[in-house]
Amino acid sequence: MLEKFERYPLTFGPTQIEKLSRLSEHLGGDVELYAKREDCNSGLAFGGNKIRKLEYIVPDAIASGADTLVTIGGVQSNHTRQVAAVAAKIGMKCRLVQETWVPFEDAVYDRVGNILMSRVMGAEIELVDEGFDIGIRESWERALEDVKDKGGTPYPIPAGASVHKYGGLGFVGFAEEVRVQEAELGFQFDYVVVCTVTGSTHAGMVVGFAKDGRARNVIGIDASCTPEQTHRQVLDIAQKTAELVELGQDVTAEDVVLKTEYAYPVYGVPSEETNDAIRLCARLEGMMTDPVYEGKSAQGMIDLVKQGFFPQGSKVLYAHLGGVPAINGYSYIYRNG
Ligand code: 5PA
Repeated sequence: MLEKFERYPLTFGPTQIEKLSRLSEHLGGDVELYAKREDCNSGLAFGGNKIRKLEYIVPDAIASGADTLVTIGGVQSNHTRQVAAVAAKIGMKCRLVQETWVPFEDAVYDRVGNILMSRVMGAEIELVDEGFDIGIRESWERALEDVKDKGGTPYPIPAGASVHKYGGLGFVGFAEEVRVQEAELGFQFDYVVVCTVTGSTHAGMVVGFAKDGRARNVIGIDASCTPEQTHRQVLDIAQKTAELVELGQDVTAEDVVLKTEYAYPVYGVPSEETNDAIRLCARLEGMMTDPVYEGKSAQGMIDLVKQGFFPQGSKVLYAHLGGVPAINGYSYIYRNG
């Protein structure tokens, strides 16, 4: 589906699929859980889901003649850290707008984890006191103008690289990669579980798995806590991406399955149940997840297994999208483990 698109390699190659045997057993053994380790996909500053997306965006950035990648996220954004790493790798400058998306006040929240790495990698960072919103932000548009005013040539990358025209392609590629791995494994996954916020990860998967009739087997776990907006954005990206890759079939609202009951209390703040899921995955599998994204999707997957949502014998693929560096910003919560 992606042959006609240029790809700039930034990942190690196909990501590993690992069986989560102890977690599956712990949850009763009726469902087999696996993880596809997008968190280990690249040597670029710990990698993660944005690297896969950026492989299809970087050729356009280079062709545009830009010298500065400009993007936006929260203070502990994984996306901005990955853009900073990619900018360093391809020899561009990086301008990051980091807004106060998360009402969380750990003493070193703005000094550790993702933002620390972005600073070390040389990104120019502007902290802006605005709340969470996955839409296009004025602060980001101002930053683009500012780069121009100072004689630079900016390349705009929206939040999560999602509403970029090529933002959905990387995770169409994820689905194609899973199909090849399924042929090697000798079985198909019945469900894919994915954390959803700005939407292009989920949207790309919907398009990629629609090809063999599995769009609705992609179970999005909302971590935005603004689920209507997120659902709308996933659908919009999926429809545009379907057209771009010439999928040859319509993507409808029902194809975007989004579970909305795990994002509480608010974006970026973990509930007790999120923390339980983080500890369970860590203690049974040595698999670290973060309190903003993957901890919530792990919580959702675990709860759905407990509820019997997945029929007995199902094989479920958890897309581990990265994000662990942010846990450093939440050190008080985990001071005793
Ligand atoms: C992010 C996003 P989408 O934004 O493509 O829906 O992906 C959700 C997601 N898991 C899931 C991890 C570890 C993520 O980092 N992160 C954003 C960021 O700024 O880091 C875009 C919000």
